Amino acid sequence: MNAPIGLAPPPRAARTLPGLAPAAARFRSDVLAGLSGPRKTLPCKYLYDELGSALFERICELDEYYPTRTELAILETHVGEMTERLGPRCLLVEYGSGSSRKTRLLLDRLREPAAYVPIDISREALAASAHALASAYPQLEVLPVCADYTEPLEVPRPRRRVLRRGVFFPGSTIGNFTPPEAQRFLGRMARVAGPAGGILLGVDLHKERAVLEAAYDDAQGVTAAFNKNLLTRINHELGADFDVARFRHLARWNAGAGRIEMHLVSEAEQSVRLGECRIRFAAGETIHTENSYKYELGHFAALAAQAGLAVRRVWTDADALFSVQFLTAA
Ligand code: AVJ
Repeated sequence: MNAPIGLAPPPRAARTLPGLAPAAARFRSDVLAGLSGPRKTLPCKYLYDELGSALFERICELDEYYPTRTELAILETHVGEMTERLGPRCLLVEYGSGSSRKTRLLLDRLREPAAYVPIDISREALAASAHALASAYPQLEVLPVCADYTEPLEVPRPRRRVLRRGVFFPGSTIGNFTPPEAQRFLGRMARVAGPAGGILLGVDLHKERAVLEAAYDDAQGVTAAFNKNLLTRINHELGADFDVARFRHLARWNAGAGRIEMHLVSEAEQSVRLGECRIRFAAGETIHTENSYKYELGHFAALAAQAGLAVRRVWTDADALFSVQFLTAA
């Protein structure tokens, strides 16, 4: 069943990728819908085109952006216990495959993993990480799925026998959902994991406003470029004429809602053409581009319970900046 030593398995990515691409028409209608209302918003999932994904990788290296290095340290310290809980012959499903560094930590320790299923909306990121992992782990079957993971999806069937599914969702991307959305999404992950499966989740925690706002508005302006790239992308892909220089990046801790918000603030009264449409901005009006919720452990556990899940283990760093949590069916 295994590929002979020294022979990589066939490039499955090439077979699995086409057909599952999210439609470009959807991008247009989401953007129009978001910019038509009285409170302008854009879905944060569209921040990740090729340049956006590269800028996000740079964000992860910033001094101010504590989540990536903190989560990595937690994973490195506790990976033995994590993979023990996932158990042998685990089918590892990863939401938002992004960079594969965290995945490798798990794959290096999992016993006889049945297969690896990365799911990502970005074809480029998905293809790159699938190929990199397939060549780093020649014995491992890699079955990439190009999809918007907020929609229902079918997990491909691997060749090997699966004892249990493990869902890996690092990075605290769960924070991009509102709590009710997060609850629904936890329920969906629970169904993918199944009654015997487990979920390994990165969850960012409450902390001082100054630390949070610096993490989302770094001195080098990388996060600002990441946020503004959304307008550049809309210009390129939807033929709009945003004057990106007339929008300013804003990151603000909303204490009442327990979230960091990213906005693009129109610095002047202006109007933008988007295909047939004209979108007017007052001076100071904002486009809300992202929420990043931060949780208290008790609040998150309650949310998980409402999704039929129980938090079995929480690992954190010494400063309790970030957590990695293991959940199974309640
Ligand atoms: C990838 C969603 C976890 O919310 O911290 C980083 C995205 N936005 N800087 C986050 C992000 C601005 C990031 N997630």
